[in-house]
Parts: sequence; structure tokens; C-alpha cells
Amino acid sequence: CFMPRENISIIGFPMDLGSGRRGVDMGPSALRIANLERRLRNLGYKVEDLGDIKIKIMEKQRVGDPKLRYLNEVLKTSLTLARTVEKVLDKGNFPLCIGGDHSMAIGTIAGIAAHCKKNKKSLGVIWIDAHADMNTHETTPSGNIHGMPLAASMGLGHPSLVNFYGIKPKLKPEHCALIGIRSVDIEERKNIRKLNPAVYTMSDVDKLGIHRVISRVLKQFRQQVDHIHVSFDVDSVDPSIAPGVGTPVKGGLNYREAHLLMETIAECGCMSSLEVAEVNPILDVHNTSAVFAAELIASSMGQRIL
Ligand code: NNH
Ligand code: MN
Ligand code: MN
Ligand code: MN
Repeated sequence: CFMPRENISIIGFPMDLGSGRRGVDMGPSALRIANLERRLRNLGYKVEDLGDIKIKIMEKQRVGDPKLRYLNEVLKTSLTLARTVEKVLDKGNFPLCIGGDHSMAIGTIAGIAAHCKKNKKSLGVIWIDAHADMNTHETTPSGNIHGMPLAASMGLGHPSLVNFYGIKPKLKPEHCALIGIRSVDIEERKNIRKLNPAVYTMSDVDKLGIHRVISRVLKQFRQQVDHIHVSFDVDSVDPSIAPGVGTPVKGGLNYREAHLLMETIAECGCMSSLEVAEVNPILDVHNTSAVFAAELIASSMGQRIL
């Protein structure tokens, strides 16, 4: 279980090849400019910033298969990310991965799964997102790989993604919960039904309240898994307060819902890794979305009101 005095290793993944819109490759810079490191130090953590993983710019890449855009570079860079995350966990640090589009989860979850396998730990993932990211190359309407990482981690999708890092599946659907969902593609629904993870849509959040939703998930995961990974897509938050995201969708988490969600995760004390994806400075207003994301990271790591 995660101890509040654990050392944090920040890993930047400036990727936008998995997204249809440019700009999320600047997310790691925006989060650093939002004083991410200082916010965490203020909470009492020791923090090391491992810098950014090298990713070739889009102009130097070939799109390749239109149903798996930029697959080769996504795989190559995800391998470096997976190895880095695995190493950070092996030395007992807490990996905080900052993106970058959400295709980064392919590498993050692979590295975590490898660490868990070695140490005979079971893995649970809390996926906070407006989207389910459960497309495959066969169901994707866009060809963008950032719409596929969750399905791939659970064993559904193109073999190069599913078999990535030699662990398949990396995550069991019964150890996966999605929260904040409000935009699912028609064909993607079939994948969700097939794998059947727990899905809390925004409609569920409206009806139950975010505290009940996250408490239910945490209670279940605390009993069933040894490593809880939180994958936070900033587009889960409403675009009125976080406009600077890759794919804004109306009707998201409001300011307090987002913080309460993260505060409740911190109270549980059982998060073992975190990634934050899809901050897009091109669409942002004076870096407010990145600042908000940095505040939410702090909330999830123990920042309290009192
Ligand atoms: N579902 C769409 C697709 O697969 C959009 C995915 N976009 C995201 N996911 N930002 O979180 O192309
Ligand atoms: Mn996503
Ligand atoms: Mn999303
Ligand atoms: Mn189990």
C-alpha cells in the first residue's frame, strides 16, 4: 500500500501521435510550468523529475495504417515508457506519468503489469475519462490510438498492442473501473459489453454522487488488488473549467466533484501509481487547465483543505 512519504518520480511523455488533434505533446511542459513539482514537495514528498521520453515529432513520422495511426512510433516510445515505469516501481518509487495523449497508458500499464507480475501482485485500474478508450483497430471511427489503450490492456485489439511488453492481458476487466464516461462510439459499446468492466457514466455520477462512486470502487479494489493505478484523462472534467484538453465533451465533472474524487483517493491511501493525460495547451486559456490538473494531482496525493 502507498505510504504518503514515498518518493515520487515524474516521467514526461510528450506524445500527440495517438490523438487526432495537435498540442497534447506540450502537456508535460504545461504541467511543469504549473509548478507540479513544487506542489508535491510542499506536501512533504521527495520528488525527482526524470524528464521527457524522446518522441519524434509528427512531421518526421509516417501515418501508416489509417486504423492505427503512427503505430510504429507509439510502440517504440511506449516501450521506453514501460521500462522506465517498471524501473521506478522496482526501486520503490511512485511513478507519476504526465502526458501526452492517452495512448501513454499502453506503456504505463505495461510497466506496472510487469512489476506486479514479478512481485505476484494483482493490478487494478481506475480509468477517469469522458471516453472509454475501448476501441480497437476494427471499431475505431478515427484511427487514433488514444481511443484504444484500455481495451488493449484487457486483451482486446491489435496483436501489437495486446501482446505489447510480453504480458497479455495486463489487466482483468473485473479489476477495472471507468468513471466520468459520457462519450462512447457505437461500435466501441460492443467491446465494453464483451469485456464488461465496471462503468460509472456521468449519469451515474449525477444520480449517486461522485463520493459514493469512488468509495464503492476503492472499497472493492482494496479487497481485491494489491496495486491501484489511477489513469486520469483531464477531459473527464467539464470543459467550462478545463478547456485545454485534446477532446472536450460537455457535461463533465465540476470543480468540486473532480477535487473530491481525488481527495477520496488520497484518503484511501492505496494509490500506487498515477498518470495524467490529454492536457492541450493550444486550446487552453493562460494554462488554467494545466494548473487545475496540477491541483488535482496534489489533491490525489494528500493536499487537504484543512
Ligand atoms: N472515442 C474516440 C476515438 O476513439 C475519441 C477518443 N478520445 C479521447 N479519449 N480523448 O479519451 O477516436
Ligand atoms: Mn482517454
Ligand atoms: Mn478522453
Ligand atoms: Mn480478483
